[in-house]
Amino acid sequence: MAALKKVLIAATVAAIAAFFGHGFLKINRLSLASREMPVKHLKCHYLPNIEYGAEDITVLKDGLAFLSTGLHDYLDMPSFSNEPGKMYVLDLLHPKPTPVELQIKGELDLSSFNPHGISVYTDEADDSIYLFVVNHPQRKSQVEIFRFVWDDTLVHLKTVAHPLLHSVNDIVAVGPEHFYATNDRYFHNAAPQVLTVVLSLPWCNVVYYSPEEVREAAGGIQSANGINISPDKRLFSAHLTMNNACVHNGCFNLEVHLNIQGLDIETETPGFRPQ
Ligand SMILES: [Ca+2]
Repeated sequence: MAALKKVLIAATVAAIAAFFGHGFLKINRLSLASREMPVKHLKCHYLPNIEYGAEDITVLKDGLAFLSTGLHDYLDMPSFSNEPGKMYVLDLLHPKPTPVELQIKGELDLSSFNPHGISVYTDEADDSIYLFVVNHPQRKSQVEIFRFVWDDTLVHLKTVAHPLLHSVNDIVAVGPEHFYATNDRYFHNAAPQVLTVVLSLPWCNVVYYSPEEVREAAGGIQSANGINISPDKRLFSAHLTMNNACVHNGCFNLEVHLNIQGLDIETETPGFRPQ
């Protein structure tokens, strides 16, 4: 009997060790932690003022780029600073592009501003430019909609919060109050969230928001990250833990376009057409 007990204990310990070993190897593979990093000698230009990294960048047709910086207290990942985040604008066509901090006007609480994914929408009726910013005050998820006033001001128009928008990573705007958003995790606590990664549970999704309708646009995703729309209105989302990109009617690999962060997708590959 004692021998059987020892065998059961040994088998249990071995099973637990195998589970955690499998989990470690899987996370190591998914994060590409062991990959070879090719050295590319590019002509880089240092941008002053961006001290805590740019989380996302979106560019207008005329070369004007918006940047979100200072994401912190997010997903239990280390932060460079706990200071409020900032938004910058950058003229990419200038001989020496220099980021200029955007002045935010309106009711928004700037002391808890924590910007993440961003997207821009130009209303062709009057050329108004709307900037959409994922914001995580107190670890919540909400979307701020601003109107850009030339040349360094954002006027806060609206805060969008909804139960379906519970862990928003990135958004792509398709109207003045309309957007698609990715949820990058199912659980907010780190331990069960790591378990969903190890077990490959596809519990994340893409959500469509408009004042009239909020719905899941795509599901069955392990961790939805960057999202973008092509000029011919095809929608793409990048999936961090699957190392690929997905569309609503199926998945396909886009390895050449994605990295570990999967922040932005620039491609002409056919994708999902929003309904
Ligand atoms: Ca974005």
